[in-house]
Amino acid sequence: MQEKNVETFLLLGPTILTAAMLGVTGVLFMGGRKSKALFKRAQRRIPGGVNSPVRAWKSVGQSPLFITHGKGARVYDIDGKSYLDFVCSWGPLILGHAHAKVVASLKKVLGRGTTFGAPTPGEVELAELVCERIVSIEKIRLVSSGTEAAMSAIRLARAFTRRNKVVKFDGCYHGHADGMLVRAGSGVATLALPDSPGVPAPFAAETLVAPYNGAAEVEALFAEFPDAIAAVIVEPVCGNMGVMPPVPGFLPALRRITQENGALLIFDEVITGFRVAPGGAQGLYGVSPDLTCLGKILGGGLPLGAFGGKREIMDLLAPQGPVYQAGTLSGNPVAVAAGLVTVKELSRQGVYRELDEKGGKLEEGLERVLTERKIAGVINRVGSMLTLFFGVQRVKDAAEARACDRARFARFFHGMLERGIYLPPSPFEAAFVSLAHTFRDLDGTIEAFADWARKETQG
Ligand code: HOZ
Repeated sequence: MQEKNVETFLLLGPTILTAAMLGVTGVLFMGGRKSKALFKRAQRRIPGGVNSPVRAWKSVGQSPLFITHGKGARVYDIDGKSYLDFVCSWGPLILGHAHAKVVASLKKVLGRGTTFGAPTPGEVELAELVCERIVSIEKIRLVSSGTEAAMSAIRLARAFTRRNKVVKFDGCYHGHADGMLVRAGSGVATLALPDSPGVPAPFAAETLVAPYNGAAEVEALFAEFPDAIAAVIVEPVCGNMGVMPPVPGFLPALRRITQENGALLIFDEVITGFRVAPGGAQGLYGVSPDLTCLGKILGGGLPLGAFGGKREIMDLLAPQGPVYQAGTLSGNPVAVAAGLVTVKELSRQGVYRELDEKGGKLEEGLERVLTERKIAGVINRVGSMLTLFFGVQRVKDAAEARACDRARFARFFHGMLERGIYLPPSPFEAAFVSLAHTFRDLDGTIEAFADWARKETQG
């Protein structure tokens, strides 16, 4: 083999093998020439060629598109193709790409400097706004990512309760801090890793795992480890194993069990915060946690996270209390400006009804095609976040999600991409509808799905 061919094989070999393992045969949508070349170049200097694993498209057996820009509901790749975008940067872009008000606000603040490492007026305004919207949050600390938010909320819960163990749910993802990489969803599920090497066993041993929607299993863990569990952390709507809504009674049961056992309840609303309702999933389901983690929409497309909750817990944080947490770019004024515009924009009357109608239209359309074409599958949806699981009738926990038909998902992903629809490149992620998606866009998406499904069932 010539040197160039060897190199190509080394770079694309894993993709081809994954494709074969997934049963993705026939013509794959291989992306454009420039994306492929850039991915090759990226792999030389960036592990796996990406800065976050799921972006490598490993579970759909492909190499990713390189995106140059976005506007409204569309993204544009380096080869000049445009796609209707249902990834929306994995959730933050609820207003769509390059929203005029966000861009205008950013232009204004950028001229004044990008970071000061000092308090700024905007962060106070954002803190007040979040506390107003999400009533369980009495005090809030801004950080730079959802990972930091969850990691810090857990540290705080441990300090407050003086206990070490934390209960999480199989398939829920709370960022990549050591103790949370146990039966995690998102990219970890994509790579089929039960947990990550590099996490010391004693750290992982402090994490107890229950099935999502399994309140009885949580109760059993509290019986097995009395006075040892600091907190239960949960995505109130799971979005990192595909969308899994809480079954009725699950969240209230978690509230009761934690209260009865002197533990804290932490809602990881990094995805659901400002996505499913103005007050997050806790507002939608009427369950009030002790601590909440936020991110994604909060930063309006810039890196921003937060954790907040009851005053008496939050006041343990340094400098008021002894629990240490800090960050050079925490509460970054540029990210705060984007977040402020976004959260304010979401206060407009009827916004969540519109998001729900759009999500509902997409769900109905996809379901109609599934029925017409006799394709087995189920769509889980809460408002504007949804996942289509192929080959299963119901998905209420990670085990049921893992049983889905991944090979068909991969074909679906490529089929839709060929038709100009950009979906999350994994069966274990949520697709997001934004306010920038029009009903016409959704009609087009359903038509594309019908066309793919026709070809898929005709063999
Ligand atoms: N953890 C994110 C999805 N749930 C992935 C973020 C990214 O790869 O950009």
